[in-house]
Amino acid sequence: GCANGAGEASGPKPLDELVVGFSQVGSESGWRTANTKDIQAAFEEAGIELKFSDAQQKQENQIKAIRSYIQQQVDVIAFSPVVETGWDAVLNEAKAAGIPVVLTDRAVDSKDDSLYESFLGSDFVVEGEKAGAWALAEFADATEPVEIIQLEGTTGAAPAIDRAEGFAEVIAENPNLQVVASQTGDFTRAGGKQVTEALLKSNPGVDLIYAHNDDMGLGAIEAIEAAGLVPGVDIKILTIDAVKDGMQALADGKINYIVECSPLLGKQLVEIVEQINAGETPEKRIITEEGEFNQEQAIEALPDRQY
Ligand code: GZL
Repeated sequence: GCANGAGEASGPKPLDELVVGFSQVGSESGWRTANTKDIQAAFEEAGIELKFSDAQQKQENQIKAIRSYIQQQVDVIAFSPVVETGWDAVLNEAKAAGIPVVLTDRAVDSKDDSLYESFLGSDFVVEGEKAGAWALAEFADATEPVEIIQLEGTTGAAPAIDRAEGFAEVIAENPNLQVVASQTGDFTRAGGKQVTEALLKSNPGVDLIYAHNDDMGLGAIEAIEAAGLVPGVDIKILTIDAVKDGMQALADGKINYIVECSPLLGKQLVEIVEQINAGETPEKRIITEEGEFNQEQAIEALPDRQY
């Protein structure tokens, strides 16, 4: 249907006439798969048409998808920006076409926040701070340096930038905790495994691996076991997401702690789209609820885990 943007006089459309274009980062992790499934299910449930594209973690593919949605004159565009920078041009094109944009999951660094109606997703700095708080407690009695390897998410992505920032801020409280190496594993299992294999060789005394997501932590487990060491014991592992495979590794003692990052954004995204359609103003920033898990909490939570 025609854009139901700011420029249009037309009132709310019936939901079954709404068309939403969604540009997804890719399918790099268990989190991403769960996020896609949840969003598609929520729109199915609401009876709102969702056009969906997977960018294989490439920004140019997301920009192409957004341009295509503008051409198709969808009513709302939603996307999870793979990296923070480089969006102003295409977001200004959407604005000029009168098509409202919703950010989900990750942030953009645009100074002009008129370029999007709402940003729905976690506070990644808080996630990093929660991870740091666990590390502080876990190694509180250390009398000598605690060597930490950090497996970073996709370079330039908001979760990678913010999770590193929050973690560094908190562990600064104990100078014994030292990040001796930090490298991107691009949020994938394969990336986590490759980087850990390399960094174990150059940092044989590592005590803790802090991975920005479960998938890279699961890759690290493979590398640690291939090196003849025991993950969770010889080298502790701390991750973020709490997807099923990560929670299983936590229950098995191969990961020591997980900070949750909820991928279940679908229902809230539908609510934002319905508000925009009704001519209401959604909240500019909606932060998702999420917890954190130790081993016994993971064992307890696993049976009911949706993702
Ligand atoms: C976080 C999301 C991150 C997950 C990763 O909201 O952007 O991207 O932590 C995913 O698993 O790849």
